[in-house]
Amino acid sequence: MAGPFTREDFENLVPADKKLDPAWVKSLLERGSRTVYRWPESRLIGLPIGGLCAGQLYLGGDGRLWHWDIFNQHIGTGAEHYAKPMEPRSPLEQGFALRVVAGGLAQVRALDHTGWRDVTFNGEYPLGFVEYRDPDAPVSVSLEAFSPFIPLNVLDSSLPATVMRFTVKNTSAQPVEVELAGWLENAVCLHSGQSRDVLRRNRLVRRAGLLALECSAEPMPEDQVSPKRPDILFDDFERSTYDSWTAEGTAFGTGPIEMDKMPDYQGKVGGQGRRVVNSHATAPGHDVAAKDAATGTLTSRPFTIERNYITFLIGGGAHQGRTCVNLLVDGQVVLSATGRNDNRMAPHTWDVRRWAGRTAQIQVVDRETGSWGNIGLDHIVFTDQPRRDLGPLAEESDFGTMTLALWKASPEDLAAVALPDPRVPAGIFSQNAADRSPTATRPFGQKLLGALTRKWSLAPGASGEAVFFITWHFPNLRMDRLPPGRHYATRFASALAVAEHLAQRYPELRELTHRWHDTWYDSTLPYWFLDRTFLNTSILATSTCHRFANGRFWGWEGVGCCHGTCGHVWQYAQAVARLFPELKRDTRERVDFGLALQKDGAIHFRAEFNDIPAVDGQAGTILRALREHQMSTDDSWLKRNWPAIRRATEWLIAKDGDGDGLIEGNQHNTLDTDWFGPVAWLSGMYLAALRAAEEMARVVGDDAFARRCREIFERGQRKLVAELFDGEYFINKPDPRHLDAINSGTGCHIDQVLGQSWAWQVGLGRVLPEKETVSALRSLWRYNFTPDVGPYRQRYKPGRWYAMPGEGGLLMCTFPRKDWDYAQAKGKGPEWAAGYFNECMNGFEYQVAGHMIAEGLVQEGLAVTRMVHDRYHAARRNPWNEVECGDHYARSMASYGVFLAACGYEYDGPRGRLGFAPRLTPEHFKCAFTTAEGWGSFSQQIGQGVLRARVELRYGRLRLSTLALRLPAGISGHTVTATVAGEATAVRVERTGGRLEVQFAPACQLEAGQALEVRVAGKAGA
Ligand SMILES: [Ca+2]
Ligand SMILES: [Ca+2]
Ligand SMILES: [Ca+2]
Repeated sequence: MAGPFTREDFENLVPADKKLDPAWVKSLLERGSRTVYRWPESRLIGLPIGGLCAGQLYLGGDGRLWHWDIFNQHIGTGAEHYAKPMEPRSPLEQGFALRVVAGGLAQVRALDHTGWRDVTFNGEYPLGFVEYRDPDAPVSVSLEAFSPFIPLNVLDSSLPATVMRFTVKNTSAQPVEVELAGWLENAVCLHSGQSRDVLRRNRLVRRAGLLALECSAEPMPEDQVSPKRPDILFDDFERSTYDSWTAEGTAFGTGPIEMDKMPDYQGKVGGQGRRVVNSHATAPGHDVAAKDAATGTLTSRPFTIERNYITFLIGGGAHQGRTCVNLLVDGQVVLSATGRNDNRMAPHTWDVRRWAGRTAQIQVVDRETGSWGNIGLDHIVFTDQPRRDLGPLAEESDFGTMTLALWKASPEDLAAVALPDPRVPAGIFSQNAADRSPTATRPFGQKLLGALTRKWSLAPGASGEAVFFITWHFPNLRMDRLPPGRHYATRFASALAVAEHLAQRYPELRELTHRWHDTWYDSTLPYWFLDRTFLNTSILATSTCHRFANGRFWGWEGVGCCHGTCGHVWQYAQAVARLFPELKRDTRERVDFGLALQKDGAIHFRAEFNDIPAVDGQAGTILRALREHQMSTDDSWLKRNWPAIRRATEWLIAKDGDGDGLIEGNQHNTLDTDWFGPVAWLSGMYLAALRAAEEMARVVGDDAFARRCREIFERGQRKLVAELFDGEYFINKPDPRHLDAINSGTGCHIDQVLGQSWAWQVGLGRVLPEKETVSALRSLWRYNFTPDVGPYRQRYKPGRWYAMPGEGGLLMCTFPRKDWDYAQAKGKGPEWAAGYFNECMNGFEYQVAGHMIAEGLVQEGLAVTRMVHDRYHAARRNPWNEVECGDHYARSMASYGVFLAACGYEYDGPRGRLGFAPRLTPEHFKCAFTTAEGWGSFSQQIGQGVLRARVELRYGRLRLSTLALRLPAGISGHTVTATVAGEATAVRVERTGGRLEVQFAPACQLEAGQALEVRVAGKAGA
């Protein structure tokens, strides 16, 4: 692949003049208005709407709930949902509908896009708002959906529950009769019920103002289980040809492959016997991409369905309809199963009772040419007893309970334990629905739907409210090598218990959730910016994040993809530590400085799942230790963890070798390979970690170690600039002994000054000098930011798609100089890893954007952030699912760091220090903030020679010794007065450079509802 050889060539790919639309640039800074999407533009929306670490339930753009990943099934995702966003889909029937009678005429309208002409959606995490309007309807409906979310309060934010609050308003001139119904299908044992005999049970419960439909399951009574016929082995593929199967295309080769002859990188596929079907191993080509690019189908002879189930082993790609095994009846696909983006095959069962006696075929499909473009299959059996390993039903991963509940129920509210007509919403409002039986059962396979209904008579202009809870309880989470069980199940015995808890605390939890939401949006910052920088916090409410029964927090990189709360990925994610610091302190202590820490100080960055450290992950974890300490109330956490933190720092110092402050040996990193020679990015992270270690050493009184870190840092800082700053940006000097290794060399790499970006997040000041750092950021803007990645990707094809042609972004690494290009940078390493250079990955972009804003490149930083926001406009894809290598990718929580940079936020809890230096509109600024024990709102106004600042606490408490502010030009800060909760309070003042420190001795204490106000005046020069 030829690189660009002239600057002009390069600028055809990444223009120096971005030619940004002036209206777009103007909109970056404007407050704007709430983001409202209108159906069908909102079609792909999936706002995570459950509690933290409680599964993944989406609120759709029309208010329907979808996805329902609450049953503890492993769902693997990769890069695919960027280019092809998930289509809304539900494995169970659930919804809400309205019946209105006005003037003797009745209408039934589902509360989704099918029932109304105008459906609008506004998502402001953790809240979702949907409005239903129709000129032909005598009512309008408003939905507010949320799961309780209160920063600093993990337990109240982690309920396996969703609140759906409907308000119906009579917009007509005559009285109307309204019924609003919610229904829920009993989906307990959703998967396991397909391969064992299950009886589902619905039960109605009225207690303490709650009307609840409880869904559960139990083993089918023995006398109702039909006898088993002997198994039929349809095919085990233990031969070298396909025989009666018909192969088309090239992917399947000429016959089943011997597992011993499959490429090593596929790992053990777990087939039975010696041979399996595998459209990767049998495909032509000599590398991963070429083999995945092949396609084909493999179709069986026709056979008669004469058992209840078909079982088989399946592995490979998770592409619906493109890497799959299909059951054809009369030539039509009636069932389809995909792999899980995992070569290791897993048992799969089809319940084929519906087609007993019919003629069928099995078809194996590989139509996918990209990543995970393959399918594996073995051991097809027709059986009446699909599984031999049946343990107790109660131990199945999808065993548990669900409820639909109506809050503040009255005797007039109706309930149907089982709808006689499962067609919804038509079947709900019939007379029969009012059947008051308290329980109903159905064998698995027959739909069991219950419904709850509220009725009102509404006068013109009047409103009625119905608050539904949907709760779930599936305790049997089991993941390889990890502690079992879900944490929520240690607090609640059932979904009904969750609903009862929620019923008791609903007004308080709703008020606190709104209080946070209102605090966040009560800001001078632009709406789009507030949306984008906060919404990734919702990743905590997806299957990226888990909390086990023993209390341990654990994260994938993205949903189901790449294990182990990966240190070098998660270190970018600034949100969790600032919003739920106890989760992060625990993860550091229990995992990084606990089970993942080795004798020599190395931290295995996937804990149980790998056995090597990464330089960036290691440095980032030391920096995170400082942050976790700063989000504490005292020094106890740091003191307890210091020996481990110091050991981890010493591992990095050992990597430096000669102590010159640069690391030269093998450096594994987040781009998944080892780089060699001094790398500006990685040594810069090392220097930032040394500074963090120095600060922490001083707190615990380890002055000798603090001095040692300081000395190396100072040498390293000088040397990094002298050796690796090329006059324009920071480069690497690849080790000539390792030119076969990947290395961005003199390329302009997105993370080159990450160490300084990190330093701003934790108040470390300058790690890299200002002039060179700003120059590096300007170079990233010039050489890596493009309003259209199309031309660049046309030239540099490898890499995944996180920005499509026509979309803009900040490229990972470009090669504007003539002495290094992509071909050299990729070394002899795997192309998939080198392909990263050509991608746009949100987490990295946010890191740079925050850094740009911190260094005063405000417009550039906003533009980078906004470009991600635009890529995730609802018209293109789900705004709440930032995809990298997996859905809801953890690194995207770096967006919270951009917000912090815009506020110039700094905080040190044990020292009682809080500071702000707004980068946008400092003359009139307002933002939310969090501290160790409380959160609230900061505002400042500048005018007529006076700076007025206000810290208003809205939740918890805050101990404050120092409030740090940035002195505006023209104000000296010689006259400072303060009030705490309205009382005048004496302060001391220190001024250094443009910083003003307002000190309180003794420290002041704010409780929720109290404010601290500071007035700063004095003419500069006076
Ligand atoms: Ca076999
Ligand atoms: Ca393929
Ligand atoms: Ca060195």
